[in-house]
Amino acid sequence: MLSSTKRITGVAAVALSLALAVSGCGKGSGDSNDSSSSGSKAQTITFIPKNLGNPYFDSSDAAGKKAVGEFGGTYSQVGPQDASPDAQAQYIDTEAQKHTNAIVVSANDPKALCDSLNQAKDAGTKVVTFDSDTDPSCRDIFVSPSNTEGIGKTQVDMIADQIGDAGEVAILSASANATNQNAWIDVMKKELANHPKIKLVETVYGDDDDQKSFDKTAALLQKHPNLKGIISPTTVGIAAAARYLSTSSSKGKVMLTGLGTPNLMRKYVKDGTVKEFALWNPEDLGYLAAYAAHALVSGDIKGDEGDKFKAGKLGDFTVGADKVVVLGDPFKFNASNIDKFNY
Ligand code: RAM
Repeated sequence: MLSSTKRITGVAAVALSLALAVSGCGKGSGDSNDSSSSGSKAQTITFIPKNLGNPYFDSSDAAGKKAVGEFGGTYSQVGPQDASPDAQAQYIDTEAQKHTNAIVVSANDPKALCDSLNQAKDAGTKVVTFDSDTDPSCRDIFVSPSNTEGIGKTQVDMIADQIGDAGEVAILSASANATNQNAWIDVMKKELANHPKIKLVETVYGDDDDQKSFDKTAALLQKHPNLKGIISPTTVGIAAAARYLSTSSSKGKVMLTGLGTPNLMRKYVKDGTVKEFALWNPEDLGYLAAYAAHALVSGDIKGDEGDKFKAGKLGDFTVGADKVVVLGDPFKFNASNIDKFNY
């Protein structure tokens, strides 16, 4: 079905159909539902995204809600407006006090949430990190979108391809402590050593805030007049950078790639601002994370390496080393395929 899309190489192979999984759920921000089946006590599962109002988490958490409905649980979503760990910790504390059965959280910092998460675990709450991990000791399972090396290398491959493997590049990231972006940036830096004519001149942080990311893009272009490319490993950052570039004199001259959602990036691919970028299906990620939480709360798995569980329509998954479950392979999106995706 997706033969025209290119797969990221080196990514753990999990056979998944990542495309076209439109959930049909509404926006998830701050909402809750009770899909409890009559009889047995419904499992309470609370999603805590990095920040509310981020379309990526609107998609992932809406699909999480759908999954929770499938197994008759009670879904909630709470989270901060800004992508900050302190605010997330307060929400975690509240869920622990309520004895929520499982928290599904995308961490704004690898360590800052640990006290709260460990207290929640001690009180009997299962902890699933998804999208962005904490230190492994602070959670029961991490549901990772893909393989960190593959995600980092793919972004370097794309920018190298787009700028003729030479010139100045910059990174526009999310928040400075985000576990996932920092892990990908580490890989990118190592990978750039294989591209001696590309120079990384600066890494800046837009905090997964649209306006801040837009302003950081403008500042980068002003500060580095010879800039040839920007890598933005965040759906908020890449969309804001594309919006800036699309009406600037740098359109088509400064290349932009990274991780974006097809729905946010479609118009910038069509107007020639962006050639190619990548992502996984955030809906599948949230859906899988909900089922991982369900398997933990049900006692079907402990989160140990080798544990197996069923994730609804996505099929069977096995917990890997460091208690990590990998969704699968992301895709590269470009003008030839972007209309096939709706998330
Ligand atoms: C943003 C968030 C999220 C990341 C995506 C690619 O929406 O930072 O954590 O996985 O971008």
